[in-house]
Amino acid sequence: MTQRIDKGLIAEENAKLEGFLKEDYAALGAKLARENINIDDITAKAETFQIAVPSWGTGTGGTRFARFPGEGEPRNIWEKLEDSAVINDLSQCTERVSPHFPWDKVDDFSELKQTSDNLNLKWDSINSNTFQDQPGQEHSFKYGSLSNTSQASRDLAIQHNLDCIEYGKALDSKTLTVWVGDGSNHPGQQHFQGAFERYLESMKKIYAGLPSDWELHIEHKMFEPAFYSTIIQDWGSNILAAMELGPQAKSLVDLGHHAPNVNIEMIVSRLIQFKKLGGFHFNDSKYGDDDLDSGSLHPYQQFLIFNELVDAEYRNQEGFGPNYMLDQSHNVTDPIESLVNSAASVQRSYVSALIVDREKLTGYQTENDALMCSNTLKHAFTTDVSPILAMARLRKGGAIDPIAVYRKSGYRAQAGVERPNSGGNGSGIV
Ligand code: PSV
Ligand code: MN
Repeated sequence: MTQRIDKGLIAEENAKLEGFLKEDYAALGAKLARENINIDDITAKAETFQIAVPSWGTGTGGTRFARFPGEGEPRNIWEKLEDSAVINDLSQCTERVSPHFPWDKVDDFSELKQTSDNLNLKWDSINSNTFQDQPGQEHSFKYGSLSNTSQASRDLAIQHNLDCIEYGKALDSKTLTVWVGDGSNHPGQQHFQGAFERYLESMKKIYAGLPSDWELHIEHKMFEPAFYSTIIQDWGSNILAAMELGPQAKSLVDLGHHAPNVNIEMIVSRLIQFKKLGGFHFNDSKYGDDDLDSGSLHPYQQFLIFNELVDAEYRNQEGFGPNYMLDQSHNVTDPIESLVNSAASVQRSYVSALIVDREKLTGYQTENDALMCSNTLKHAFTTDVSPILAMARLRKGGAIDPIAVYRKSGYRAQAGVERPNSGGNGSGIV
């Protein structure tokens, strides 16, 4: 097994930076104290922040055109777990891994659970895959899965989701996330209502198999692989389906699954209000479902989403407790580095939202002082909370500068030696 990041190396590198960090932390602490914010309270909250890593994100991603495999990329779920453990060693905020089946299917799930326990990792939401056919599959998903006009294909898709619940039970997961590629490519190809009825009928059978302490998360997506219509194309169809199914069904928001410029933070607010916010797939995009690194292009949008989330947290909004997860495709970077960076980027949005002066904001909103409302949010957003993030990592045994420690560790080069012939170079979505 590839050697993980040595704790001694983390300590050694932290020792070089700790003095400077303490200075920066004290300076930020003094600034926040003037605003009646205790920095240690914020750091304690930052320490509780967790975001799951997608198992598929540890491999190099690709496009419809090509995939350029990275050095020593993981070849199976066991190696994906090793890389996930490295990400958590460094960041200390990614103790959960979200698997995708059948990509991560194993013969012995108790062995997989034992391995994750040994690595101090837990399992997040189970993702089912009915957007491609598996070798030898009897009934195709070419024309859809849960909404297919063929009962046999629908039954197969339902059964796969029920199987996923069983795998999840063995891994002590509590959530099933269902995203389907069902839809149409030509106007008139599909009867919209008929297809949605078939989808709901199938989902009801999956919902019936859900243990009482589980949630079923529905992920909407505007386009791709179907380019004219998609069965759960937006949060409207999503919440309708979730309401139709029952209280354990909630909506999942993948940031890349909306039209450009859509006000995602308002969608988040609506879902919170109606107890239907299940979770997130964080990523960033310029054009569509680009799956770029979280916060790399629109950090303010990510902050505004967290402004809604923290607002709900402070109001103790009933039924609130979404799952946070990354869902990115790393085509040109080392996936471990991108995932470490992205987890910290989302954590930064959370911390920045924590320091918004909510009392002042409410006052300005009541007075309709639009400029000061905006300035109140901008003030929190432009305050550099980096020392809080670094201190949270240090206090939990992570790295002050995770990327530098990772590069110094030589982990990737060693993985390259231990994992020869990783992946082909065909095209690939993930
Ligand atoms: C679909 O684009 C998606 O966002 C879903 O979450 C899938 O499970 C994942 O990407 C697969 O790459
Ligand atoms: Mn997603």
